[in-house]
Amino acid sequence: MFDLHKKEKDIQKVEELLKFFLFKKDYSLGEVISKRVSFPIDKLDFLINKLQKQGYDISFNPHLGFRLESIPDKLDVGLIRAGLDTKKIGKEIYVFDTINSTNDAIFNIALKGAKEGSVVIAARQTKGRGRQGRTWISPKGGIYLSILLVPDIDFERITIFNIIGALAVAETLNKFFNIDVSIKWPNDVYLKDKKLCGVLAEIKKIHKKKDVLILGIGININSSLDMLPEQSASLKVCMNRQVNKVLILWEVLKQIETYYNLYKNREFSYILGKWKSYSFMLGHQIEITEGKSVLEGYVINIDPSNGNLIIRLDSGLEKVVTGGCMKILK
Ligand code: BT5
Repeated sequence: MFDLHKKEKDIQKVEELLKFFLFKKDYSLGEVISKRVSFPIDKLDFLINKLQKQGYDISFNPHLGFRLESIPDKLDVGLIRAGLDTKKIGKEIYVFDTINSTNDAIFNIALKGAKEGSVVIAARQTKGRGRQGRTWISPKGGIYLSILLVPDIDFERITIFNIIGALAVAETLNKFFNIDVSIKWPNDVYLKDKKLCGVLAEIKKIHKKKDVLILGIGININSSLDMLPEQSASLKVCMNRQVNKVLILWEVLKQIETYYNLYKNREFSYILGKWKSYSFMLGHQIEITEGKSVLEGYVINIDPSNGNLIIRLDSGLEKVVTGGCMKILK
């Protein structure tokens, strides 16, 4: 008879072994691995073969044992879970190959009672959304994710979450690659003068419960430029090589957790200070369009308590800008 229980146990052991390899990062002897994952040493090959078949490159040295050399570039829930180094973000993960919008999907999951920190990830979106009804083009090769948060928040301070999302991506890229990353207020990450990533923070009502905040992030990782709008950047094109999406995803989620904790501890000045280090806008003349209103002025600061932009108009008056589309004039 087909033993479902054994199959599930094997999957669990493979995930434990993967987790061990991911955090060990160096060679380990068979005896050590066998003890750590509680699996008989004479059957260890069975688990290692399973990983190898899934695209994991595991090397063997007769003196030192086994080492994980590389992981597949695959948005696989087991892999994502095994290597995630966070306390709350991503404790529940839902991965889809194709979905309409991860922001919509996580809202539906939240309605069913998903916990704070739950994450929806997709390899492709058919109805990816930007702000104010704009579209986020979401072909294969990118990462599209949404995180469910339940902060003390009102609409006044939603911009700070756009900034947190953009910062998490900028910090990740800065850590892994030596590239020219910048943030355009409030929600775009740029490589040079091209848009690589967009963030969509939305506050949603859940019946009789506290409002939730959905933080959606789209990043062009291994995307082909011919699938994207003009003025888009792709990390693969910039680096001239394929980049592993899972490595980026782990770090982005870790960074979100860090910045979310800073937000909860009211470390707004620190967050905004970090934003300033990636921003190329301070002192520049900009044009902000929101609906039919168009404003021109010089960026003088950002309000640390809510992330809003403070600009000086030609008249000398200072004006707070809460949203809109921005163009840098000079
Ligand atoms: C944004 O809006 O930049 C927010 C994008 C958020 C996307 C994520 S993906 C996961 C989650 N699920 C969703 O459904 N959405 C979120 P906005 O600032 O309004 O910019 C939209 C504009 O960016 C578009 O009008 C295009 O000009 C441009 N754009 C669209 N797709 C792009 C892409 N893949 N790369 C670069 N630019 C793009």
